[in-house]
Amino acid sequence: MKPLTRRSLPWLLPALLLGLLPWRASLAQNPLNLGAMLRTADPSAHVWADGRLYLYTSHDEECQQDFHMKDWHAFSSTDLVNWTAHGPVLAIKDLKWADDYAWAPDAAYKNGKYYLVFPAGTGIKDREDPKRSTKWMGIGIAESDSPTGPFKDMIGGPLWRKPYANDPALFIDDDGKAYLYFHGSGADYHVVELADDLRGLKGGLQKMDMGGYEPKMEGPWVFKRQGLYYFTMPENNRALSHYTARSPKGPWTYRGVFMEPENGNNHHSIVQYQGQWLLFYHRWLDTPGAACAKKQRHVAAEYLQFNEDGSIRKLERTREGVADFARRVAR
Ligand code: FUB
Repeated sequence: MKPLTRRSLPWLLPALLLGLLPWRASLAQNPLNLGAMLRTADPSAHVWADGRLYLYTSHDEECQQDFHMKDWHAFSSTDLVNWTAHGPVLAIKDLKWADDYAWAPDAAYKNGKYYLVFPAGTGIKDREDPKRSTKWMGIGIAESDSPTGPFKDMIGGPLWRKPYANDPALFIDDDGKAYLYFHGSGADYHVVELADDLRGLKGGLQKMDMGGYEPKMEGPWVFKRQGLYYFTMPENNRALSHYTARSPKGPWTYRGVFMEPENGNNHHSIVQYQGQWLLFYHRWLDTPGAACAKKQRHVAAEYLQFNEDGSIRKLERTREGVADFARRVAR
């Protein structure tokens, strides 16, 4: 090896940086590697009894316009870096009552079965003349013996037809009761209990007390931590914010935004895995290799922290995401 001289110094720093590049790249984990040519959005994260973390996502068509989406996918991992793709677990073509709009799903485990609760619909949205829009969406429910599907539509129709509804979040409490939250036309901030077999509703849709703050929303997510319930959602479809309550039906107290908006809508889920609280969400990013120049959606993840008073600490989007998860949990 040649000794270092004054003349070699200008080369030293770039060479060192180049040497560090592979290491740097291995630390960059956002967006998650769910498949180079697969555009995923609306991640719903769950940890099942096999010890793996599962993501149920919607699937954008390449360079999509107006979210005409055709199927739902599942992925699983134990280190959040290496993901197994389980392929589409349900598709619009499997439904008798909808032919479009395979939007944000959620999943649950109950009665020894896995459930996929999903929005789907039909018709078109006329942006220039909304009165001519025929678009309708409802929420369906499907079951499987396996977390990776295939899931089968259980009731051959939506759980209800009116009001228009999508973005379901199905929360099963410790006592086994199932609560469904959603985005609905004139029915945001509503909850409905599902029957024990999840094939229908138990009672009607109930408006929740949100403490007087009810911005436009979609994509709710509910979870429980240390006896406190969290209702989280993209406020104005963009900024992730949260409320807390002592019951799954509220009354809720607004606790603020924990992730600011970026380039477009956001949709998220929150789960605890191997002692770490995690946020899964999607980003609109320039996409190398895409068939168009526009930004496309990709699923990403971050660690989530709580303040002493139970509120969620504000977080930034990072390039590293949860790349060090395996090392972190091994400590
Ligand atoms: O993916 C289609 C729709 O965009 C979702 O249902 C919304 O939450 C938004 O992410």
